[in-house]
Amino acid sequence: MSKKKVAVIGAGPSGLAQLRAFQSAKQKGEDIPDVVCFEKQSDWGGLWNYTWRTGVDAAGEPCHGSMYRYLWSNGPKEGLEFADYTFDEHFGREIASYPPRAVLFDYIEGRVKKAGVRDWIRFNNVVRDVRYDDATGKFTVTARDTKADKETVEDYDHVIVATGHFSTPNVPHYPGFETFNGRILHAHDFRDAREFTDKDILILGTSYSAEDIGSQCWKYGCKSVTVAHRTAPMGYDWPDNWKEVPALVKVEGRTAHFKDGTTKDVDAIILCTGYKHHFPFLPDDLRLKTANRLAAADLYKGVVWNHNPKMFYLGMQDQWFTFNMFDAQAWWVRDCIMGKIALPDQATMEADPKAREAAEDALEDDYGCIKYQGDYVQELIDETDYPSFDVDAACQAFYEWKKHKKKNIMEFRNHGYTSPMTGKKAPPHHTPWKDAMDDSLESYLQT
Ligand code: FAD
Ligand code: NA7
Repeated sequence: MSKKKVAVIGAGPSGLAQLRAFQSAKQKGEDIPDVVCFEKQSDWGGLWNYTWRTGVDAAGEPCHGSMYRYLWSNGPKEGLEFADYTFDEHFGREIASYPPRAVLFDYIEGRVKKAGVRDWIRFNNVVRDVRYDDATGKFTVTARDTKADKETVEDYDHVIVATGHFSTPNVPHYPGFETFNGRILHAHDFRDAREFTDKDILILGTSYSAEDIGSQCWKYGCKSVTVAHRTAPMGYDWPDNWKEVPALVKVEGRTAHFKDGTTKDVDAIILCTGYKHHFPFLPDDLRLKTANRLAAADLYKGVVWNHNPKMFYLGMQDQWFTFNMFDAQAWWVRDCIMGKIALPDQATMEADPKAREAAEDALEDDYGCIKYQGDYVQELIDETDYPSFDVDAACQAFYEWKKHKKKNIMEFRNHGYTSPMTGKKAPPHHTPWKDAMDDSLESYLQT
């Protein structure tokens, strides 16, 4: 019998988790399928692979990158640590809890370099189309090698979509945007806070991008930050030149008008208004349509596409847990493809995401959401050979992080937490976050 063929789309943390999952089975002597990973960028790491570009990439494709300079992890590393490759193992010692992007990129890369899976990836290959043929029971994957300027059309038994969902911006329009006398940009196109030094900025949105981009601009010397909320303010104890105001109504010239009748003259408007799940390469019968929430629609166990269970999605949930949740999903998907996990009947599969949605809707606060996603990670790892780890300890790091943010939003990154993998407590960073202007790996690892 010929080997199964599996296509993984995307070599970000989710796609790389899938490669590592298959490689770890191979290492244990198991007969794994042929795995091909398509990655449209020239390197791996997904969003963690920083690009200065905005708009389109070098190949004319939509630029995937949404990360910016000076980005430090917005949650404790203890919540995302790989169970099969600890920070200790990678860096040879414990490091502080909120690594900058370059440090996390190095960590992500360290594991897959060790696994030796780079040649499973076709870089500069953008997947343009995926179709399922009922007659053959196979998926036809069409990709373009943007470097060789050549198309490939190949059949696969399974497709795993790991293209992320924080790359295609959700860009609302407000009256007066077309005549605003300043710059309007979405968080996806934000690259360097120094652009806004001495400027008055208006931010729309109240989630992670709003909080972190505002904090970056504050750290690098903007004149003022005004954050307009559609639903509720973030409510942190912000610095003096930071104000939370009700929703934006319109803009006239440089003047922003808010719902309570107040106004503010601003130089730039940064839309931290979230992202869209966007799969331009998928037809309707394979295309996930879901809100950014913890229980993604139509996915059994959060990963199996209920309308065609030979297809899988990784990392499509909103995220408290990231890297180790992608691992839990990838190990589970691997075992499903390799026949170690059997799928239940269709009715049970369809009931599963609905039950997860109802359970999510009943949650009362962020602490409940963290525990809910921790339980999901635990559920998946209990069903595979992914190294078991203390998920409650990871939840604990998130709970402490929440408290530290509430206490002082500009100082939470100065704290250290206990690793759920090694049980060791991270040392504090050598420089308080607000004074640490150099975000390089070399600077971070100095003791
Ligand atoms: P991505 O990282 O988005 O990777 C998807 C990959 O798919 C990319 O390499 C892309 O090029 C490729 N791809 C897309 N379309 C195609 C195609 N058609 N063909 C071929 N390849 C394709 N998480 C944390 O844990 N801590 C943080 O501090 C943190 N900060 C964040 C800050 C920002 C600004 C953003 C946007 C996200 C942040 N995240 C953070 C969450 C982030 O989503 C995850 O850490 C992680 O990157 C998700 O991995 P992924 O592989 O699912 O998706
Ligand atoms: P999120 O977490 O999806 O949040 C989107 C925010 O945008 C949220 O506060 C929304 O407010 C707000 N929003 C959405 N549409 C509008 C309009 N039309 N007007 C005003 N405000 C709006 O996205 P983020 O970018 O913050 O975070 C995504 C990831 O990037 C995350 O994993 C981080 O780690 C980094 P609402 O509460 O719905 O009123």
